[in-house]
Amino acid sequence: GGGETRVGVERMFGLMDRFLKSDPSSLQKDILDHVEYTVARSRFSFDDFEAYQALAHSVRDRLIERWHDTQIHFKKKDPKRIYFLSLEFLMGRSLSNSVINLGIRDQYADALKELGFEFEVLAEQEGDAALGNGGVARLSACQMDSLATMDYPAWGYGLRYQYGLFRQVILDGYQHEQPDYWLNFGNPWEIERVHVTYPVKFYGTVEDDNFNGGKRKVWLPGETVEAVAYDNPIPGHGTRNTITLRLWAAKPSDQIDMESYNTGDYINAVVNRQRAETISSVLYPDDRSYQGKELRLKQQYFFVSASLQDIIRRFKDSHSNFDDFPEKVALQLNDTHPSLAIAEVMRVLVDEEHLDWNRAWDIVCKIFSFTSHTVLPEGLEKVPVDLLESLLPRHLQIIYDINFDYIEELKKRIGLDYDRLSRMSIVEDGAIKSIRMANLAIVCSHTVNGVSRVHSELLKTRVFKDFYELWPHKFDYKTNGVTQRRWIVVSNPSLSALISKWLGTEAWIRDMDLLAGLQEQAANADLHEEWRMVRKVNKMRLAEYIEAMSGIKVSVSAMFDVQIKRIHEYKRQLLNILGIIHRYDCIKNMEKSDRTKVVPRVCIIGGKAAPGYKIAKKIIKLCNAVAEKINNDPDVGDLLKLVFIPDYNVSVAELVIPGADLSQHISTAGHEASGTGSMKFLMNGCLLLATEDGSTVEIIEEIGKDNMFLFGAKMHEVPALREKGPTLKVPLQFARVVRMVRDGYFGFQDYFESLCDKVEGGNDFYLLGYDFQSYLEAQAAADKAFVDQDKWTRMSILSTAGSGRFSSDRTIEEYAEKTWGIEPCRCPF
Ligand code: GFP
Ligand code: GFP
Repeated sequence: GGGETRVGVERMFGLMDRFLKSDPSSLQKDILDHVEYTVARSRFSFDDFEAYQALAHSVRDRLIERWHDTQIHFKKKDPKRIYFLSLEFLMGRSLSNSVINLGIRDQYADALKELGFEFEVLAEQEGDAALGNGGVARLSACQMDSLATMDYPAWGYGLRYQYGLFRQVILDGYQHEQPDYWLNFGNPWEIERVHVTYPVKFYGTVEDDNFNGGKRKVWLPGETVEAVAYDNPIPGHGTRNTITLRLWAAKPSDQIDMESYNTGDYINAVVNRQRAETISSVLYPDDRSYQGKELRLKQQYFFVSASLQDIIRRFKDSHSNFDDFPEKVALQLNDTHPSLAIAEVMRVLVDEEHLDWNRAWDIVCKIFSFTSHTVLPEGLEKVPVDLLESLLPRHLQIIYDINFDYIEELKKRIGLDYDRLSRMSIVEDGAIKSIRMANLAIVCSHTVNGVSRVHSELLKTRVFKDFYELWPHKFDYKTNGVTQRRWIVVSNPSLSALISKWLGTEAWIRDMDLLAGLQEQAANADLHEEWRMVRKVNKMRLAEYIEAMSGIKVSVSAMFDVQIKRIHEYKRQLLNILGIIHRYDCIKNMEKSDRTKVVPRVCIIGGKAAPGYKIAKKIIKLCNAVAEKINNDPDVGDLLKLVFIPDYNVSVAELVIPGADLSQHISTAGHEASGTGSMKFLMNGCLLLATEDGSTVEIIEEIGKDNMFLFGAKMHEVPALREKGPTLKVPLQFARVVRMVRDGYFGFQDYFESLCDKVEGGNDFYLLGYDFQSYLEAQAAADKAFVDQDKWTRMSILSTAGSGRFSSDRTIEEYAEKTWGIEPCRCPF
């Protein structure tokens, strides 16, 4: 840029001693300086929150230093870059993760101690960045950590929502949603880049380019909004590499608005401009059935357009034409949400960069890859043509043109099979003519990935069958993984220390396959003792949280049985609750003398229901109504407790997962694309009670059926079972527990009626009734195993030992090698 002075890169790296120091007294000085100059409090008087802010800024300085060096290094080497486009990133907290990845956690803890603060206490001051709903969004966050750790030249691009996912408040057992204005107290983990801005255009008309004719057009937009970059540095572990998560915020454009200028309506002009900011103001809660909302489409295009302007600008900084574009740029579409990027690249190349249409199309076909995260057809987006036409008229034309060429090609391949042609078309004719975003993504991507092996099979044989038959080579899968940095090292420090001690190395933090080394020690009595001690401490931590939050006292000798995830019928929290009712009913009807044989349980359920998803909200209410009854029944006491943890989020998960003995992943087979929560529990030594769905099938291969509690209909059996409708046999116990709910045993009889109707009388789409018997048997097997503490501990160790494959490092390496064609680019020093 103009007027910039650039110190030579070589000279910069020569000045090693410019790096900030990390000995305790340097850290203390930094923290106190930030108290005084950044937080603007007196260094003689500041509270925990202010100390956290100063601490965060001190860490941020160190992040920025590495981040700059990494970006300069990438610029110098000009490797092929991966751009990860995602509408959601669920980052959670950043402090602990950052200091651990930078390798300076202990130094900070020591420095703080002398100042009279506890690192853990300050870490609790941080709020969650909840810019996402569930699995898809947290996966993006895990993958960013792996991309940084493995030195890949990667950028994440997304939206900086002012309101993250709603806060869940439980009142009288019902879910209420409260806005999460997470930026209230500032966000030290982002850097506002006031000079990195791009105009994003909407509405307007399209005209022919008179000089050039053909396919090149001129778009005269009706509205322009400014995208401002906010950079979130993402540090790798054991490397200096620190990559960029660039999130865009919408700001009014400073172009002169002639209309209001002329009418002199100043106040209205201001209000109109402010409206621009609403584009990035709220995250849409996921209700899994896509609605054609204009604002949502605006969000998608806004982030896609700004990101591509940035990506193309960066490419052009060091390339004079587009010949090398596919060798330098890989674009990953995380789910269908960023699919407009395809039309946008065509538009920029053809209309603005003046490439020939065929040349541009050739480039597009080489740069995009697409990952689907769902098997539910209602999860596939369809954008009404009317909406697209008014908001993005040029993009609609481009999509039509792509579709025309593609359908002509298709006719040559498959003949005039009009049913199939219409199924495969990007444009859906019907009551509401729409664009099928998944079809657009599949047609224009070189690879279509699933998120587990069975998910990929379902994509090939059901969801995208027609496409698979046409282009079998495009279809592949990369089984999901999660980062062990956050999910063991940050959230379970005592287990982390124990693993390092027994393996004699910390190398597993970057190479999780090494956990397999624990297998040979799985029967070692000393390890057993230490393992149980770690687990007990984590359970105590969780028990304290439960008591503080709900007033319920739970016994740590009970089995902690956890199900935490978004509330959805297919994930079957209702099956869990009905199982708990059955357990309660059994205890109540038992001879007093038999009660000594009951294995005490603390059942823990947490998760948010999409605000518009009525049945899911009833499931939450039922859970709380059942909990009310059981927890206040002195007759049952410690034998059974049920706790609903409100406002489930990343930091709650970090607390709950290490304290769980048993966790449930009980979706109806064929519905969970992968599942990633299961992996977090597994690596923390929690046993799984699960159906053979999604990635669980691959978990079984790693740790063996004997080390888990499996149940339920198999995926291939499900369609035939559904066909049976009301004639499908369900066990008597199932009818009995549903009857209890229907009869008002837990109150709110009328309110729960429609919930009960959903699982009876041939309406039981998710097969709760059919699976109930085998579910209870799996639960009984878990009870039996828990009594034999040696056996349980052994299974627990083998769970951790067998979890190596489920690191996101493995997933990312597969993507890098097989899909993106990128290589590590490690920053020196
Ligand atoms: C360049 C520089 C970085 C700088 C960014 C943002 O990176 O040092 O931080 O611009 O101003 F190399 P690119 O965005 O061009 O990759
Ligand atoms: C979705 C799928 C999960 C999958 C994740 C990540 O998560 O099976 O593990 O994406 O690929 F449903 P949710 O957003 O539905 O939780």
